[in-house]
Amino acid sequence: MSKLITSTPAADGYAMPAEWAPHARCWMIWPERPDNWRDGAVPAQTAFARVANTIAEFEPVTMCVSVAQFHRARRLVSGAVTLVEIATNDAWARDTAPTFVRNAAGEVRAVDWIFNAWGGLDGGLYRSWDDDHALAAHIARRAAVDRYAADFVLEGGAIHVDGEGTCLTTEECLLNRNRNPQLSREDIEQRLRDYLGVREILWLGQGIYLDETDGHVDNIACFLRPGVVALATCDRAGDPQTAISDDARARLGAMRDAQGRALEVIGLPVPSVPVTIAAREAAGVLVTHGSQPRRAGDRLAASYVNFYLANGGLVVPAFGDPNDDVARAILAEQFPDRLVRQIPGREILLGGGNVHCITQQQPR
Ligand code: KQY
Repeated sequence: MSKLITSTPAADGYAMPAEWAPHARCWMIWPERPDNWRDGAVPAQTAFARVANTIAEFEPVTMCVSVAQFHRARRLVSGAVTLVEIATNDAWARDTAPTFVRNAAGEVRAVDWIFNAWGGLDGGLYRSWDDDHALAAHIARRAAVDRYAADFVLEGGAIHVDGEGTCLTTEECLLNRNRNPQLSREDIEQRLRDYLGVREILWLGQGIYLDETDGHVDNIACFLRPGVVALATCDRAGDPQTAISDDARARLGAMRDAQGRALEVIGLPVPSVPVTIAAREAAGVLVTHGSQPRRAGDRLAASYVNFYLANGGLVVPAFGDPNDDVARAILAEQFPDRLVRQIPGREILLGGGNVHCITQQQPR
């Protein structure tokens, strides 16, 4: 049972908890579209199963899967992962599952954003996206939580919150003309306050260089705890990522969060060498009308900030780069009470995101 509620979370005393707050479960979606995932999505399925099975060591995981893929998914994910049959267009639960909000009594509701595949007909990554747009309502019903339908385009990967009134986002994404061209920056800030229950909106400029989501914040920066932000850093002279990360650091250095705190910034270096698509990887992706081209040599938006916090754990991607160890060590130091698990992230990256993008926490 899931009712549609016409007020807003803030008006009803609900807010989005920080990702480190306890989870009831993690939602994921099984990948299968051959025009985004190479070789019929088989390598991606192995990678997603690895993420699901790792998270399931820490908290319940529910995987949405099409009827056609049900038996295959069942073979690859552990018995601890629950499978539910739901049609989707692709596999980005961060963006197409609901964002969950909670009140002081611990009651949970869902926020169902408008989804337009990261830009609709103006740079969107596939068409159609009807099943993905409908997914949040399906999940709210499965989770038996009431649902707010937000009146603007947003993806969950475009926001991070600290659970204490602060939201972190990027201008590149939220002010992009392909999301909500009818809304001003102030209109968008008000909607974030209304639907996330935050007070202060912190704006970074751009996301990771060439991120096809138009710069989702969850690939470049996230809160590690209140007052502390992890930022993807780059020290290669002349690399566009260096200027983007330096600008983000300067902005963060001048900001105060909703509690009036200055922010401490922890750098997480991007891979030491840009990650690019190999010829055999590009060749394995079906070309269809409206799908995102995958060309050999194209640079991918690889970042260790794209990790997921599970109950008592942290799942971070590896790219086969020396900075894998650096990132893991930094995160282990920042989260001494969590087990840090590093899993291969390349196949997920080839589809346009990483561990955080394919997961969505439902708070306890
Ligand atoms: O990173 C994300 N949050 C989503 C990436 C979507 C890529 C679609 N090809």
